[in-house]
Amino acid sequence: MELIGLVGLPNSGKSSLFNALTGGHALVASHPFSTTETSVGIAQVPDHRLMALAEMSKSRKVVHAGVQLVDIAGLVAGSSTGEGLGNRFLGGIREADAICLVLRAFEDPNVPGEADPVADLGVLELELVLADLQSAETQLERRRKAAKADKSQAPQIAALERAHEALSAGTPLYRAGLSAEDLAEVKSFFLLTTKPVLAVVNLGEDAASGAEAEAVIKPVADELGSAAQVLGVSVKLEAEAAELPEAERAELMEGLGLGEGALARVAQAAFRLLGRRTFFTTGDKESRAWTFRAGAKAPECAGVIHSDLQRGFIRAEVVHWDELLELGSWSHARDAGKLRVEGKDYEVADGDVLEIRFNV
Ligand SMILES: Nc1nc2c(ncn2[C@@H]2O[C@H](COP(=O)(O)OP(=O)(O)O)[C@@H](O)[C@H]2O)c(=O)[nH]1
Ligand SMILES: [Mg+2]
Repeated sequence: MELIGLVGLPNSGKSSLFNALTGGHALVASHPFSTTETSVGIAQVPDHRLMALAEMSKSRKVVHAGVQLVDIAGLVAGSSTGEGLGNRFLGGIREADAICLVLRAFEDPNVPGEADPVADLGVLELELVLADLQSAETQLERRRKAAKADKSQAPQIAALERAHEALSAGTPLYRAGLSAEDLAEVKSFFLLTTKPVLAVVNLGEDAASGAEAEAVIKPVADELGSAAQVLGVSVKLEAEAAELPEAERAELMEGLGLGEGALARVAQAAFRLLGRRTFFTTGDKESRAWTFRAGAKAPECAGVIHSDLQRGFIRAEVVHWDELLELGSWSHARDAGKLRVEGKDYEVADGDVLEIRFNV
Protein backbone atom coordinates (compact mmCIF):
# COMPACT_ATOMS: atom_id res chain seq x y z
CA MET A 1 0.00 0.00 0.00
CA GLU A 2 1.27 3.47 -0.81
CA LEU A 3 2.41 5.80 1.92
CA ILE A 4 1.71 9.45 2.68
CA GLY A 5 4.45 11.02 4.78
CA LEU A 6 3.52 13.69 7.33
CA VAL A 7 6.29 16.28 7.26
CA GLY A 8 6.56 19.37 9.43
CA LEU A 9 8.64 21.27 11.94
CA PRO A 10 8.70 20.09 15.55
CA ASN A 11 5.43 20.89 17.36
CA SER A 12 3.49 21.59 14.19
CA GLY A 13 1.06 18.86 15.25
CA LYS A 14 2.12 15.94 13.02
CA SER A 15 1.74 13.29 15.69
CA SER A 16 -1.57 14.76 16.85
CA LEU A 17 -2.85 14.71 13.25
CA PHE A 18 -1.51 11.21 12.70
CA ASN A 19 -3.30 9.95 15.82
CA ALA A 20 -6.55 11.69 14.96
CA LEU A 21 -6.55 10.23 11.45
CA THR A 22 -5.42 6.71 12.25
CA GLY A 23 -6.69 6.25 15.79
CA GLY A 24 -3.04 5.58 16.51
CA HIS A 25 -0.82 6.23 19.48
CA ALA A 26 2.16 8.21 18.29
CA LEU A 27 3.75 10.13 21.15
CA VAL A 28 2.42 13.69 21.32
CA ALA A 29 4.73 16.05 23.19
CA SER A 30 6.19 19.51 22.93
CA HIS A 31 9.78 18.36 22.54
CA PRO A 32 11.67 18.88 19.29
CA PHE A 33 12.57 15.26 18.77
CA SER A 34 9.67 13.51 20.42
CA THR A 35 8.96 11.84 17.11
CA THR A 36 12.05 9.68 17.03
CA GLU A 37 10.25 6.47 16.19
CA THR A 38 8.46 6.46 12.88
CA SER A 39 4.80 5.52 13.29
CA VAL A 40 2.81 4.01 10.45
CA GLY A 41 -0.98 3.72 10.47
CA ILE A 42 -4.01 3.54 8.24
CA ALA A 43 -6.58 6.34 7.96
CA GLN A 44 -10.06 5.43 6.80
CA VAL A 45 -11.27 7.39 3.83
CA PRO A 46 -14.96 8.17 4.27
CA ASP A 47 -16.93 8.10 1.03
CA HIS A 48 -20.54 9.27 0.69
CA ARG A 49 -21.05 6.92 -2.27
CA LEU A 50 -20.22 3.94 -0.10
CA MET A 51 -22.52 5.15 2.69
CA ALA A 52 -25.39 5.50 0.22
CA LEU A 53 -24.80 1.99 -1.15
CA ALA A 54 -24.63 0.55 2.37
CA GLU A 55 -27.92 2.19 3.22
CA MET A 56 -29.50 0.87 0.03
CA SER A 57 -28.32 -2.67 0.73
CA LYS A 58 -28.96 -2.42 4.50
CA SER A 59 -25.44 -3.73 4.93
CA ARG A 60 -24.51 -5.01 8.37
CA LYS A 61 -20.94 -3.89 7.86
CA VAL A 62 -19.29 -1.00 6.02
CA VAL A 63 -15.60 -1.09 5.13
CA HIS A 64 -14.00 2.14 3.92
CA ALA A 65 -10.93 2.44 1.78
CA GLY A 66 -7.75 3.25 3.66
CA VAL A 67 -4.70 5.36 3.11
CA GLN A 68 -1.42 4.61 4.84
CA LEU A 69 0.21 7.43 6.77
CA VAL A 70 3.64 7.73 8.27
CA ASP A 71 4.57 10.26 10.94
CA ILE A 72 8.09 11.16 9.87
CA ALA A 73 10.81 12.05 12.36
CA GLY A 74 11.12 15.81 12.95
CA LEU A 75 12.60 18.01 10.31
CA VAL A 76 14.45 21.12 11.44
CA ALA A 77 16.30 23.82 9.53
CA GLY A 78 19.53 22.13 8.43
CA SER A 79 18.05 18.63 8.10
CA SER A 80 19.26 18.33 4.53
CA THR A 81 22.82 18.54 5.81
CA GLY A 82 22.22 16.15 8.69
CA GLU A 83 21.08 18.50 11.49
CA GLY A 84 18.65 17.11 14.05
CA LEU A 85 17.41 13.81 12.77
CA GLY A 86 18.33 14.87 9.25
CA ASN A 87 19.30 11.60 7.70
CA ARG A 88 16.48 9.67 9.26
CA PHE A 89 14.05 12.32 8.12
CA LEU A 90 15.28 12.20 4.56
CA GLY A 91 15.10 8.40 4.53
CA GLY A 92 11.52 8.53 5.77
CA ILE A 93 10.44 10.99 3.13
CA ARG A 94 12.21 9.08 0.36
CA GLU A 95 10.05 6.05 1.17
CA ALA A 96 6.80 8.02 1.03
CA ASP A 97 4.80 8.19 -2.20
CA ALA A 98 3.35 11.61 -1.40
CA ILE A 99 3.97 14.36 1.14
CA CYS A 100 1.58 16.05 3.53
CA LEU A 101 3.16 19.24 4.87
CA VAL A 102 1.92 20.16 8.34
CA LEU A 103 2.20 23.89 9.04
CA ARG A 104 1.67 25.43 12.44
CA ALA A 105 -0.79 28.30 12.72
CA PHE A 106 -1.92 27.77 16.32
CA GLU A 107 -0.70 29.95 19.18
CA ASP A 108 -0.04 28.20 22.45
CA PRO A 109 2.33 29.60 25.10
CA ASN A 110 2.92 26.07 26.37
CA VAL A 111 4.15 24.77 23.05
CA PRO A 112 7.60 26.02 21.97
CA GLY A 113 7.90 27.44 18.48
CA GLU A 114 6.17 30.03 16.33
CA ALA A 115 2.78 30.09 14.65
CA ASP A 116 3.85 31.20 11.18
CA PRO A 117 2.67 28.76 8.51
CA VAL A 118 4.19 30.65 5.57
CA ALA A 119 7.59 30.79 7.28
CA ASP A 120 7.29 27.07 8.14
CA LEU A 121 6.52 26.30 4.53
CA GLY A 122 9.65 28.20 3.51
CA VAL A 123 11.85 26.22 5.93
CA LEU A 124 10.39 22.87 4.89
CA GLU A 125 10.64 23.59 1.19
CA LEU A 126 14.21 24.82 1.55
CA GLU A 127 15.29 21.60 3.25
CA LEU A 128 13.61 19.50 0.58
CA VAL A 129 15.12 21.63 -2.17
CA LEU A 130 18.63 21.44 -0.69
CA ALA A 131 18.40 17.67 -0.43
CA ASP A 132 17.21 17.46 -4.04
CA LEU A 133 19.87 19.84 -5.24
CA GLN A 134 22.53 17.57 -3.83
CA SER A 135 21.11 14.44 -5.47
CA ALA A 136 20.50 16.28 -8.74
CA GLU A 137 24.13 17.38 -8.86
CA THR A 138 25.47 13.91 -8.15
CA GLN A 139 23.22 12.34 -10.74
CA LEU A 140 23.92 14.99 -13.36
CA GLU A 141 27.63 14.40 -13.05
CA ARG A 142 27.17 10.64 -13.36
CA ARG A 143 24.81 10.93 -16.33
CA ARG A 144 26.98 13.38 -18.20
CA LYS A 145 29.87 10.94 -18.00
CA ALA A 146 27.69 8.03 -19.14
CA ALA A 147 26.21 10.14 -21.96
CA LYS A 148 29.59 10.40 -23.66
CA ALA A 149 29.18 6.76 -24.67
CA ASP A 150 25.38 6.65 -24.82
CA LYS A 151 23.63 9.51 -26.63
CA SER A 152 20.17 8.17 -25.81
CA GLN A 153 20.39 9.76 -22.36
CA ALA A 154 20.29 13.30 -23.71
CA PRO A 155 16.58 14.04 -23.07
CA GLN A 156 16.83 12.83 -19.47
CA ILE A 157 19.91 14.93 -18.88
CA ALA A 158 18.30 18.03 -20.41
CA ALA A 159 15.25 17.57 -18.17
CA LEU A 160 17.45 17.11 -15.13
CA GLU A 161 19.37 20.25 -16.04
CA ARG A 162 16.15 22.25 -16.11
CA ALA A 163 15.14 20.73 -12.76
CA HIS A 164 18.54 21.60 -11.35
CA GLU A 165 18.10 25.18 -12.46
CA ALA A 166 14.75 25.46 -10.64
CA LEU A 167 16.18 23.87 -7.51
CA SER A 168 19.17 26.25 -7.60
CA ALA A 169 16.67 29.12 -7.52
CA GLY A 170 15.12 27.56 -4.40
CA THR A 171 11.99 26.28 -6.10
CA PRO A 172 10.61 22.82 -5.28
CA LEU A 173 9.93 20.83 -8.46
CA TYR A 174 6.23 20.37 -7.69
CA ARG A 175 5.79 24.07 -8.34
CA ALA A 176 8.63 24.82 -10.73
CA GLY A 177 6.36 24.87 -13.78
CA LEU A 178 8.31 22.08 -15.49
CA SER A 179 6.63 20.60 -18.55
CA ALA A 180 4.84 17.28 -18.10
CA GLU A 181 7.55 15.62 -20.24
CA ASP A 182 10.36 17.02 -18.12
CA LEU A 183 8.60 16.02 -14.93
CA ALA A 184 8.11 12.50 -16.26
CA GLU A 185 11.82 12.25 -17.17
CA VAL A 186 12.93 13.68 -13.84
CA LYS A 187 10.73 11.29 -11.84
CA SER A 188 13.17 8.49 -12.50
CA PHE A 189 15.75 10.30 -10.35
CA PHE A 190 13.64 9.89 -7.19
CA LEU A 191 13.90 13.47 -6.03
CA LEU A 192 11.81 14.46 -3.01
CA THR A 193 10.04 17.42 -4.57
CA THR A 194 8.68 15.46 -7.52
CA LYS A 195 6.32 13.71 -5.12
CA PRO A 196 2.74 14.99 -4.96
CA VAL A 197 2.10 17.41 -2.11
CA LEU A 198 -0.75 18.44 0.15
CA ALA A 199 -0.61 21.03 2.94
CA VAL A 200 -2.45 21.02 6.25
CA VAL A 201 -2.51 24.31 8.14
CA ASN A 202 -2.95 23.49 11.82
CA LEU A 203 -5.33 26.22 12.99
CA GLY A 204 -5.79 27.52 16.51
CA GLU A 205 -8.92 26.51 18.38
CA ASP A 206 -10.11 30.13 18.31
CA ALA A 207 -9.74 30.47 14.52
CA ALA A 208 -10.85 27.02 13.44
CA SER A 209 -13.49 28.03 10.90
CA GLY A 210 -15.02 30.86 8.90
CA ALA A 211 -13.32 34.05 7.77
CA GLU A 212 -10.64 33.86 10.48
CA ALA A 213 -9.56 30.46 9.25
CA GLU A 214 -9.66 31.58 5.63
CA ALA A 215 -7.39 34.54 6.40
CA VAL A 216 -4.78 32.17 7.85
CA ILE A 217 -5.00 29.62 5.04
CA LYS A 218 -4.95 32.05 2.12
CA PRO A 219 -1.30 33.17 2.24
CA VAL A 220 -0.22 29.51 2.26
CA ALA A 221 -2.50 28.71 -0.66
CA ASP A 222 -1.18 31.77 -2.54
CA GLU A 223 2.37 30.60 -1.99
CA LEU A 224 1.72 27.06 -3.22
CA GLY A 225 -0.51 28.09 -6.10
CA SER A 226 -2.06 25.21 -7.98
CA ALA A 227 0.72 22.81 -6.95
CA ALA A 228 -0.94 21.63 -3.78
CA GLN A 229 -4.30 21.53 -2.09
CA VAL A 230 -4.30 23.41 1.22
CA LEU A 231 -6.61 22.37 4.04
CA GLY A 232 -7.20 24.13 7.33
CA VAL A 233 -7.62 21.87 10.34
CA SER A 234 -7.71 22.61 14.03
CA VAL A 235 -5.88 19.41 14.80
CA LYS A 236 -6.26 19.60 18.57
CA LEU A 237 -9.99 20.28 18.38
CA GLU A 238 -10.59 17.54 15.86
CA ALA A 239 -8.39 15.10 17.76
CA GLU A 240 -10.36 15.73 20.93
CA ALA A 241 -13.66 15.48 19.08
CA ALA A 242 -12.56 12.19 17.50
CA GLU A 243 -12.41 10.66 20.99
CA LEU A 244 -16.12 11.34 21.61
CA PRO A 245 -19.04 9.06 20.73
CA GLU A 246 -20.25 9.84 17.18
CA ALA A 247 -23.45 11.71 18.16
CA GLU A 248 -21.62 13.97 20.61
CA ARG A 249 -18.84 14.56 18.13
CA ALA A 250 -21.28 15.60 15.44
CA GLU A 251 -23.02 17.97 17.85
CA LEU A 252 -19.73 19.55 18.93
CA MET A 253 -18.49 20.00 15.36
CA GLU A 254 -21.82 21.48 14.30
CA GLY A 255 -21.78 23.84 17.29
CA LEU A 256 -18.31 25.05 16.32
CA GLY A 257 -19.33 25.60 12.71
CA LEU A 258 -17.00 22.82 11.55
CA GLY A 259 -19.63 20.74 9.78
CA GLU A 260 -18.42 17.19 9.24
CA GLY A 261 -15.01 18.14 10.52
CA ALA A 262 -11.85 18.36 8.50
CA LEU A 263 -10.29 14.97 9.19
CA ALA A 264 -12.43 13.31 6.55
CA ARG A 265 -11.34 15.93 4.03
CA VAL A 266 -7.68 15.37 4.87
CA ALA A 267 -8.05 11.60 4.39
CA GLN A 268 -9.90 12.11 1.11
CA ALA A 269 -7.34 14.59 -0.17
CA ALA A 270 -4.51 12.24 0.79
CA PHE A 271 -6.21 9.40 -1.06
CA ARG A 272 -6.70 11.51 -4.20
CA LEU A 273 -3.10 12.64 -4.02
CA LEU A 274 -1.99 9.07 -4.68
CA GLY A 275 -4.09 8.95 -7.84
CA ARG A 276 -5.89 5.84 -6.68
CA ARG A 277 -9.40 4.84 -7.74
CA THR A 278 -12.27 3.19 -5.90
CA PHE A 279 -14.71 0.47 -6.83
CA PHE A 280 -17.43 -0.95 -4.61
CA THR A 281 -19.04 -4.22 -3.67
CA THR A 282 -22.38 -4.12 -1.90
CA GLY A 283 -24.74 -6.57 -0.26
CA ASP A 284 -26.66 -7.14 2.96
CA LYS A 285 -23.61 -8.61 4.64
CA GLU A 286 -21.18 -5.88 3.70
CA SER A 287 -20.61 -2.81 1.56
CA ARG A 288 -17.01 -2.13 0.85
CA ALA A 289 -14.77 0.32 -0.98
CA TRP A 290 -11.75 -1.19 -2.72
CA THR A 291 -8.74 0.67 -4.00
CA PHE A 292 -7.21 0.08 -7.40
CA ARG A 293 -4.76 1.70 -9.75
CA ALA A 294 -6.13 3.89 -12.55
CA GLY A 295 -6.31 1.87 -15.75
CA ALA A 296 -6.59 -1.54 -14.05
CA LYS A 297 -8.75 -4.12 -15.80
CA ALA A 298 -11.48 -6.24 -14.22
CA PRO A 299 -9.33 -9.29 -13.31
CA GLU A 300 -6.74 -7.12 -11.54
CA CYS A 301 -9.54 -5.44 -9.57
CA ALA A 302 -11.00 -8.84 -8.74
CA GLY A 303 -7.56 -9.70 -7.38
CA VAL A 304 -7.76 -6.78 -4.96
CA ILE A 305 -10.65 -8.62 -3.32
CA HIS A 306 -8.99 -12.04 -3.37
CA SER A 307 -6.33 -13.71 -5.50
CA ASP A 308 -8.75 -16.60 -6.25
CA LEU A 309 -11.12 -14.12 -7.91
CA GLN A 310 -8.35 -13.02 -10.24
CA ARG A 311 -7.07 -16.51 -10.94
CA GLY A 312 -10.52 -17.93 -11.69
CA PHE A 313 -12.00 -14.76 -13.19
CA ILE A 314 -14.83 -15.44 -15.65
CA ARG A 315 -16.63 -12.11 -15.94
CA ALA A 316 -17.75 -9.10 -13.93
CA GLU A 317 -21.24 -7.71 -13.58
CA VAL A 318 -20.94 -3.95 -13.43
CA VAL A 319 -23.12 -0.94 -12.78
CA HIS A 320 -22.09 2.58 -11.84
CA TRP A 321 -22.88 3.45 -8.22
CA ASP A 322 -25.33 6.29 -8.93
CA GLU A 323 -27.25 4.27 -11.48
CA LEU A 324 -27.51 1.42 -9.00
CA LEU A 325 -28.83 3.76 -6.33
CA GLU A 326 -31.48 5.01 -8.73
CA LEU A 327 -32.53 1.45 -9.52
CA GLY A 328 -32.77 0.74 -5.80
CA SER A 329 -31.12 -2.66 -5.51
CA TRP A 330 -28.80 -5.14 -7.20
CA SER A 331 -31.72 -7.46 -8.05
CA HIS A 332 -33.72 -4.58 -9.57
CA ALA A 333 -30.70 -3.66 -11.64
CA ARG A 334 -30.41 -7.24 -12.86
CA ASP A 335 -34.15 -7.50 -13.64
CA ALA A 336 -34.02 -4.20 -15.53
CA GLY A 337 -31.11 -5.53 -17.57
CA LYS A 338 -28.88 -2.73 -16.28
CA LEU A 339 -26.01 -4.94 -15.13
CA ARG A 340 -23.35 -4.86 -17.79
CA VAL A 341 -21.49 -8.09 -18.32
CA GLU A 342 -17.82 -7.28 -18.76
CA GLY A 343 -14.87 -9.50 -19.58
CA LYS A 344 -11.14 -9.62 -18.98
CA ASP A 345 -10.39 -6.45 -20.94
CA TYR A 346 -12.80 -4.15 -19.14
CA GLU A 347 -11.10 -1.12 -17.61
CA VAL A 348 -12.82 -0.56 -14.29
CA ALA A 349 -14.02 3.02 -13.70
CA ASP A 350 -13.95 4.96 -10.45
CA GLY A 351 -17.34 4.45 -8.78
CA ASP A 352 -18.19 1.13 -10.46
CA VAL A 353 -20.01 -1.47 -8.39
CA LEU A 354 -18.80 -4.97 -9.24
CA GLU A 355 -19.80 -8.53 -8.74
CA ILE A 356 -17.18 -11.00 -9.87
CA ARG A 357 -18.03 -14.39 -11.37
CA PHE A 358 -15.17 -16.79 -10.92
CA ASN A 359 -14.32 -20.45 -10.90
CA VAL A 360 -11.28 -22.01 -9.22
N1 LIG B 1 -3.18 24.54 21.18
C1 LIG B 1 -2.89 23.60 20.29
N2 LIG B 1 -1.90 22.74 20.55
C2 LIG B 1 -1.61 21.79 19.64
C3 LIG B 1 -2.31 21.68 18.40
N3 LIG B 1 -1.78 20.66 17.70
C4 LIG B 1 -0.80 20.15 18.47
N4 LIG B 1 -0.70 20.83 19.65
C5 LIG B 1 0.24 20.58 20.76
O1 LIG B 1 1.55 20.82 20.30
C6 LIG B 1 2.45 19.89 20.89
C7 LIG B 1 3.17 19.16 19.80
O2 LIG B 1 2.24 18.36 19.07
P1 LIG B 1 2.69 17.08 18.27
O3 LIG B 1 1.51 16.52 17.63
O4 LIG B 1 3.49 16.19 19.16
O5 LIG B 1 3.64 17.77 17.20
P2 LIG B 1 4.79 17.14 16.29
O6 LIG B 1 6.07 17.48 16.94
O7 LIG B 1 4.66 17.84 14.98
O8 LIG B 1 4.54 15.68 16.17
C8 LIG B 1 1.61 18.99 21.77
O9 LIG B 1 1.70 19.47 23.10
C9 LIG B 1 0.21 19.16 21.22
O10 LIG B 1 -0.76 18.95 22.21
C10 LIG B 1 -3.38 22.62 18.15
O11 LIG B 1 -4.06 22.59 17.10
N5 LIG B 1 -3.61 23.55 19.12
MG1 LIG C 1 5.62 14.13 16.64
